[in-house]
Amino acid sequence: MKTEILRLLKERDGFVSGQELCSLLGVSRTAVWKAVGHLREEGYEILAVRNRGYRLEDSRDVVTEAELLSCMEDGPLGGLEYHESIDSTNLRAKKLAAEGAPHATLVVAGCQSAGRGRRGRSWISPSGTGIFMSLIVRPRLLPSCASMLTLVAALSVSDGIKKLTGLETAIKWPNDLVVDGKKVCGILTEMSAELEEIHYVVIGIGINANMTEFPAEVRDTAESIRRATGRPVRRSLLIAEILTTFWGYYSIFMECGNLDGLLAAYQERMAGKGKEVVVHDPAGSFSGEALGIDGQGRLLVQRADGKVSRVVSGEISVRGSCGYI
Ligand code: BT5
Repeated sequence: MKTEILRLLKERDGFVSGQELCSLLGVSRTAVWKAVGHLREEGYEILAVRNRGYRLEDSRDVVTEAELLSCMEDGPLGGLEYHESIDSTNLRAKKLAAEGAPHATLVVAGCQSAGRGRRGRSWISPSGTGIFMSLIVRPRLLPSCASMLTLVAALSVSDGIKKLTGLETAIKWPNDLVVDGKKVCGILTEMSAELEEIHYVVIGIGINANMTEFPAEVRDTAESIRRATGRPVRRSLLIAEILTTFWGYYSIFMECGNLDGLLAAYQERMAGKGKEVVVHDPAGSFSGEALGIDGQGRLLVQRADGKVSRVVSGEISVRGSCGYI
């Protein structure tokens, strides 16, 4: 009921009478009053005026289950879990997926005590300012296609940020979004599969939304949307925007099982295109010019001899020859 009240208060740019809420929701005045009390405890400022009703004041950057549900648009939602604090939303999503959670289940957290990056690295996940979420998908694809979902997600986050805040981010293949060469988002995609069948994929997305400062270890390489735009962003709205965008791209991707339909959009946002990169491959490092990606999500790198290598994400890391990008 909290969600419905929140939705009604948001829709109406003014007062909604207690009586109207009661009849719309088919509940008693006491029930409405209690639910409003819970919303206030979660951080919403709700004005109550005798004979006029309730009005939602410009609310702070609250993220709760009710808030998220009230922002979500029509896209699929297999389930939603919100945790104020958790070790890692990816770990939680993997557990839920292993227990049978449906396609399109979303796990969101206010902070993470053991946020994870790739290959055992960690993701700094302070309370109340970042976005930490993991989405479970169950695509009918070969396991070899799953890594492309990281690219679909990167494109969706980049577009979602642009739509909501106007901020342009560039995609650093395969899993980072950057602003002025600094990282604002990282994506960690994990999978459970058999040789020919995906059980589930968990797409974990970490976004530096409203941080005003960073710990020393990433101070020179991290950026937040707030710092880049000078304005805080409503995290719940951004999450909803990203999901809506994601489901649009996901269906294009699933139609052909590759990135052909998204290539133009992806290349447009790609960082470091046409620049010299160094590919750190365990089998031997090499450098060349980054040309873009192909429909399988591989990075095309043209070497000095003119040959084009197709780099698969995974054990390989790519760095600009002079710096991170
Ligand atoms: C990533 O790994 O960029 C993937 C990060 C995914 C985080 C999300 S949050 C929700 C979900 N649940 C999880 O537990 N994880 C996912 P990688 O490319 O390995 O980059 C990790 C490196 O980025 C670290 O070694 C740091 O150098 C840097 N880093 C860590 N936290 C950062 C932050 N908040 N902002 C910018 N850079 C950061």
